[in-house]
Amino acid sequence: VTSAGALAIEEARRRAAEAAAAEVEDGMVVGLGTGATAALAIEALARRIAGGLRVAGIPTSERMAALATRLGVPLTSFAAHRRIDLTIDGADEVEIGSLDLVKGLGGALLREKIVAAASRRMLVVVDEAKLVERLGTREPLPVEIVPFGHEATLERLERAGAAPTLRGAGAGAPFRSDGGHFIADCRTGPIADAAVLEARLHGIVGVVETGLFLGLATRVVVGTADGVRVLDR
Ligand code: A5P
Repeated sequence: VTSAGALAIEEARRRAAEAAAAEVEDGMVVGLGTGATAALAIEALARRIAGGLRVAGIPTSERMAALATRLGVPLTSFAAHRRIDLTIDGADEVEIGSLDLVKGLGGALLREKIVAAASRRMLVVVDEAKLVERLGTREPLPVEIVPFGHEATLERLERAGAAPTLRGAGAGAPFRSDGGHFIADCRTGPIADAAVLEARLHGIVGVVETGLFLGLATRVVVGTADGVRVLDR
C-alpha cells in the first residue's frame, strides 16, 4: 500500500468511525473496541463528550483504556454494569451475507467477545477491504490459548486442520494477550461452516476463545472513498 493508499484507507475508516459514534446517545454505556478503526471511533466519541454528551465506556483492552482516559472518555466496568447499550468495534474480516466476523489480529479477541456478548447492539466499523464472501479468506483465524501445555494444544489444533502458528514465537517470546494468554493464528482457508468450526475449536482443551464472532454484529458501517455503506443483520 502506498502512503496515498494508506491515507485513503484511514479516511474511509474515519468516515465509518464517525458515523458509528454518531449513533451513541446520552446516558449510554458504550463498549470500546480495539484496533486502529476502533481508536478513531473513540476519538470521535471524545469529541462528542467534549460537546456535552454523557456516556461511560467499557474498554476491550488496556491499550484502548489508556487512549480513552487520555482523551477524556469516562470509563466504567462490568462491576457497575452487566449490560452494554452499544459497542463499537473493528474487525479483521466481515462476511457479507451473514455479518459474521473474524477478530483478534489486534490481540484483544477475548475481552472483545465478552463485551460484544453483553451488548444490546454491536456496530462494526471497517473499510471495504475487510469485506469477504467467506470468513478465513484473507486473514488467519486467531485462537486464544492457555500458555500451560500450549505445545499440546497447538498439536490438537493442527490435527483439527486449523494450521496454527504461535503468534510472536519467531521473534523470541510469544505474544501475550491482556489476559496473559497466547494466540494461535490459524490458517483455516475459506470457512464453509463457521458454527461447526467454532464448536470444534471450543472442544479442544486449552482453547480459551476463538476470533469467530457469529451472530454478534447488528450493524456493519463500511467506510468508502466517498461516504459510508451500512449493512444490517
Ligand atoms: C482486535 O483484537 C481486533 O479484533 C480488531 O478489531 C481488528 O484487528 C481491527 O483492527 P484495525 O481497525 O486496526 O484493522
